[in-house]
Amino acid sequence: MYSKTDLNYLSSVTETVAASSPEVAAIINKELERQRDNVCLIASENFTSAAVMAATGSCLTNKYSEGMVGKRYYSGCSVVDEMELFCREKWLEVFGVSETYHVNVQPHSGSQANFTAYTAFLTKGDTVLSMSLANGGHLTHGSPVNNSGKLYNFVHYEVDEEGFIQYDDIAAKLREHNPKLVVAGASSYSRIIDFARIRSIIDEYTAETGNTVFFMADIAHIAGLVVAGVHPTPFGVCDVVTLTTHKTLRGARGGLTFAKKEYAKKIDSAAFPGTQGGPLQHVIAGKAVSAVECLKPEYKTYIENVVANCKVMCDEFIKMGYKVVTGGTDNHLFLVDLTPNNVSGLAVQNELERRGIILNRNCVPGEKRSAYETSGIRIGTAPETTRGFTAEDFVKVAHRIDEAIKDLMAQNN
Ligand code: DSN
Repeated sequence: MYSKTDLNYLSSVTETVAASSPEVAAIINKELERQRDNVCLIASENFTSAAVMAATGSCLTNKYSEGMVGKRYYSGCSVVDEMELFCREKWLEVFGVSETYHVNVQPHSGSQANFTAYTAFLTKGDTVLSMSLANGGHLTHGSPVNNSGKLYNFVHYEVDEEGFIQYDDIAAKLREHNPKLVVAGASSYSRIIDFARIRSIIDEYTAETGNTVFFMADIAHIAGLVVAGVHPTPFGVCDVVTLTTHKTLRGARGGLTFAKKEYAKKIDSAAFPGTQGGPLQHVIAGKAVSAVECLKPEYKTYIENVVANCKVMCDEFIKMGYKVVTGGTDNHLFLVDLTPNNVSGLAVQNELERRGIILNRNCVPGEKRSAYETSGIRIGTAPETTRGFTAEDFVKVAHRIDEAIKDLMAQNN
């Protein structure tokens, strides 16, 4: 998993920590072993380079820098200004949008990035059209238990019985609800999201009604695929694009908010003072290293392998007779609907953890069980592709998962 230099770095970290707290060092070591000894199929996780971890653990953690580059509320910010500016420039370069978009690199997470966008474009009570959590959207896309759902009037477009986005429903719901913002993006959707098609649906509606609708893409999951050109880009068609840097982008844990240049000020003041205080400059350093890594040609190869491995593993489940939501995958993840197997996602997740395979349970379209129990599992290939798994390795793991499910089914009978 890690090179010798990386391992030296990781052990120096625990030695340093142990000098202050042997207890914390021991827990970190335990987690390192857990990561080493288990297969990780969590679609939203990855293994960052030691360089990203080192930058994130650097002395930049000591600096307060509320405000934006060149306009801080503390002195001594010239060096972090340089870092934040470098980070911004690199991320714009990664997506090839230096001329057309602005990026704010301060959001602490994807959720925070989404709230910067909402704060910039909405006022309390405004209507937003998005994909529901149950259908594959994210908690911050208007779930009633999240502040997004409490502050704004979220309405949702549907997926069909197989789980595909119903673009016609977006057109219909625009006319029914007149939202101020449309959100495209998901946490557990295995198919291409046609941003250009949604753009033309919105444009048609705007031409018809004269209503202004902002368009936001949350590409937290598929950002790496967009960078590698294996998923259509939302840049150019969306007003605002949010993402996390730690999933397929394989970087430091955090969020980014991109917006068309004309909205730069709106986004910046939505991040600070709108939704956050001091930015985490050590994480911004980690994000900057991640951007530099994404610009390397081997990153594109990595993402192509992630997608190829995902297709192979998904096909293996189909061959074994499993019901895969939408009948396949176009990206780094797929969902297995366990309804026909009469076992819950929770039971399978727990049984697999006992067997050293880490993944998470997930709701499926038309879910009958609770969101805690669920009828599905979500499988992603990004983390283990980083660790060098081949298509054959993923096929072997698919069979291990099948054995676990069969054992659970036998216990139920
Ligand atoms: N919780 C993340 C995921 O697993 O998809 C999204 O934030």
